[in-house]
Amino acid sequence: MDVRAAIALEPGKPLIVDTVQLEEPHPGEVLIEIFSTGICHTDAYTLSGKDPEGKFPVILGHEGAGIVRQVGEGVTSVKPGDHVIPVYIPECRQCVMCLSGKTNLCIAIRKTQGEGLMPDGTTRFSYKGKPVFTYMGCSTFANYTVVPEIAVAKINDDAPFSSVCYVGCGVTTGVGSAMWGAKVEPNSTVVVTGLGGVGLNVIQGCRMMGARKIIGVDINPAKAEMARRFGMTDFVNPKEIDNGNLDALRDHLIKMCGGWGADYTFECTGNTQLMDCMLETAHRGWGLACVIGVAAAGEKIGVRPFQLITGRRWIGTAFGHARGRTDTPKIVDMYMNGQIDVDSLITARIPLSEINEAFEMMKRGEGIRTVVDYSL
Ligand code: NAD
Ligand code: AHE
Ligand code: ZN
Repeated sequence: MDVRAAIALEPGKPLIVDTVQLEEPHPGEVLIEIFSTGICHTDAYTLSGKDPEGKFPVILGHEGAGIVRQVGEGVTSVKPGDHVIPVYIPECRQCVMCLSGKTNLCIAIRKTQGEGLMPDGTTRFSYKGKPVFTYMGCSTFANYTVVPEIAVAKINDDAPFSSVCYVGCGVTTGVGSAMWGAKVEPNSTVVVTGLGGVGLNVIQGCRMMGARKIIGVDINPAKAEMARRFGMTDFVNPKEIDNGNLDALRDHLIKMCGGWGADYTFECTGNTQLMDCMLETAHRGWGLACVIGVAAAGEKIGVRPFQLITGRRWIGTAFGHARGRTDTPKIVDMYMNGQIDVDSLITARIPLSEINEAFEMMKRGEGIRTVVDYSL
C-alpha cells in the first residue's frame, strides 16, 4: 500500500516527504495507522549520523500512537480497531530478560531491530523500488507502519493520539526513570541536567515521588519557566558558574544540596562530561546518578573510582525501566487520570510536510516537544 512518510535518505540531510510503499504484515506482525508522532532528540541523533546503528535510507520516528488496522497470521494480543502505541522496547514475556523480572530490556528481537529489519530479516517499507530500513522497530514518521506484535502496547481507547504519542518515549522515559528507575524517595534532593522533552518529565516524576528540592540545569535559560511549572525548585545555568567550568558546577550544586550532594541526579542531555559531573554531584554514601542521555559510539564516561568507593552509584535507564506492553498503558492512564501533565509540553503540532522545520526548532532550542499530526 502507499503511505505518506518522511524518509531519511542519508545522514545529515533534510528528510524527504513523499509516498512510500508498505507491505502487509507478515506472521506475528501488526499494521498500525499512525495518527500522531512526537519528535525525540534521539531521532535527531540518529539523523546526524553519529548513531552506530544508524541505517539509511530509513523512516525515523519512535514516539507514535494509532489504531491497529490489520494483523498478520498468529497475532492474538491485539485486533483491528485497538488503540495502540508501538514500543521500541518490546516485551515478549518469554526471553531471559523478560522472565528475570529485573529489567525491561527484552532481547527477543533486539538484533534485527538494531539492523533496521523486521524479526524475519526483511523490510516492510520501500521507496522507488528499493528497501527502506525500519527505525527502532517503530518508524512512526509514516502514517502507517508495521511492527512486531510484541512491540504493540494496547492503550485506553479514549486517550487522544496527539498527546499520548509522546508516552511512546519522552514521557515514559522521564517519569519512569524517577518512578521505576531511580525509585526516588520522598523528601529527597534531585538534580536534573537538560530541561527538554525528557528532563521535564523526570522533574514531574520526581515531584510526584515527593522530592523536596529539584534543581534543574540547562544552558538555555528559556527552559526554566516550564521547568518551574513542572516542579523545579531551583534553576542553574552552567554558563553562569565560572564560565561553564564543570568542577565549579559540581561544587555549586553540592552546596545547594546541603554540602554532601544530591540524593539523585539525572543526566538528560547526552553530554558525557556532564554525566561524570552528575556522578560526582551525587551524595557521598548513597547518591544515585542516573544516565538517560544518549551519547555516540566512542564517547566514554569516567570518574575517579574513589567516587564510587565512597558510596555513589551509577545506573542507566532505557525507556524509564518501563516494560513495553505492561507499563506503557499505565503511563497513558496516569495522563488520563490527571496525575501527569503531557499537554503543556507539546509546544507545537504540525503537518508532516513541516517536519524538517521541527528538527531545526529542536536545534535552536525552541519549544519542548513537537508532534506531527497526520490529519493536519
Ligand atoms: P531535548 O533536545 O528536548 O532537550 C535537551 C536539553 O538539554 C535542552 O533543553 C538543551 O538546552 C539541554 N542541554 C544540551 N546541552 C546541555 C549542556 N551541556 N548543559 C546543560 N543543558 C544542556 O532532548 P530530549 O528529547 O529531552 O532528549 C534528551 C536526551 O535523552 C537525548 O540525548 C536523547 O537521545 C536521550 N533520550 C534517552 C532515552 C532513554 O531511554 N535513555 C529516551 C529518550 C531520549
Ligand atoms: N542505537 C543507539 C542506541 C541508543 C539508546 O541507548 N537508545 C535507547 C532509547 S533512546 C530513545 O529516545 C534505548 O532504548 N536503549 C536500549 C537499547 O537496547 O538500545 C546507540 O547509540 O547505539
Ligand atoms: Zn526517544
